[in-house]
Amino acid sequence: MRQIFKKLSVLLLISALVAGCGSRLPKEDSGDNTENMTKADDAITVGFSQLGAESDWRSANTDSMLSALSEAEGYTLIYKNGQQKQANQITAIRTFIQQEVDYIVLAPATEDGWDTVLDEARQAEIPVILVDRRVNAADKNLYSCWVGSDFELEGKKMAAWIKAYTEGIGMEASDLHIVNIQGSIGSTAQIGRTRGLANAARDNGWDLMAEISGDFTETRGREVMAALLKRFDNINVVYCENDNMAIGAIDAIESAGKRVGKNIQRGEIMVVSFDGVNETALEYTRAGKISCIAECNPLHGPRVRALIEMLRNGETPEKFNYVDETLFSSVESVSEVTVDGETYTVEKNY
Ligand code: GZL
Repeated sequence: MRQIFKKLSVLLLISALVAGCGSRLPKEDSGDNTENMTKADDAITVGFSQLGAESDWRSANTDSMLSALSEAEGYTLIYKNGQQKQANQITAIRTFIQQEVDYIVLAPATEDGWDTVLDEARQAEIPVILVDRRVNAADKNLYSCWVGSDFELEGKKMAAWIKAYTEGIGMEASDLHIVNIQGSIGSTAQIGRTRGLANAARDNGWDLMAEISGDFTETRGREVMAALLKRFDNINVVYCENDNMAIGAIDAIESAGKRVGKNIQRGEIMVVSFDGVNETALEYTRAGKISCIAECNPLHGPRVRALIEMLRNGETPEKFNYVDETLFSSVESVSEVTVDGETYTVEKNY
């Protein structure tokens, strides 16, 4: 009965979709909580709640999920864009439960507030896989597993790069005047990257003057940087928690008649960033406008598919599955950094 009901509900949903939008997911956030579904008989039905479309990283992550969980790969994917709002994501998960999907994949906007809806999925016996950011669930059995980045390690690697470079040019630690343009407050990426810098600033004696969220968007990055330039006249390092904000910040710095680059002692403002997905940011890094990017790999689609396959085969995946990442920079003087006993090569070709 369950299978017949499921097929019927999926077919009803398909007919509604064909009547409604009927096309593949638009690349950018259409702002209408777009629902998209590709259909095949006897396919594995996956409900995917993506948090938004705020950055190039997010778009690349969504594209990776759509292509990995496609009809050709044997999946029926129901995609929901949460538009940065946890309430939308909770609604999406409840819809997936009603549709009796086989699996739920969640990229949570923030870490808190998921216990109730994840328990509803567990009551419905639908496994939940977390991707990218994490949730602060009291009971870790509320989800099957998670795959993503070690964000605090990303922050530690970036801080190690800043330390290696600035010590290499003979700067005193107390002469580093840093501002942090943070990601969306409460997201795992923001928490980890902020902690990585804050701990390094404390340990090294750097002057960390401000931490303000730019919400991972270019527009807010520009606005926050412009405000910081009005507030401080001695900023010489800008730590941006993603590339889109770094692009906005560089625009604000140059609009204020200042220069970005690694030559801090000649009055340039050094900008560092995270992700390495946005082509403009990579061009800026090759040109030296961004001094270093800590890679944050968005291509989780195949990794999520592999986890689903393990669950289908009755295997138990690792609870937390981390992806390997590096640093990108055109600054010749730093070729590697060491963090917690591990050495990471700084890539010069990217
Ligand atoms: C990181 C991801 C972050 C990216 C941003 O895994 O959660 O969210 O760094 C994105 O670009 O908006």
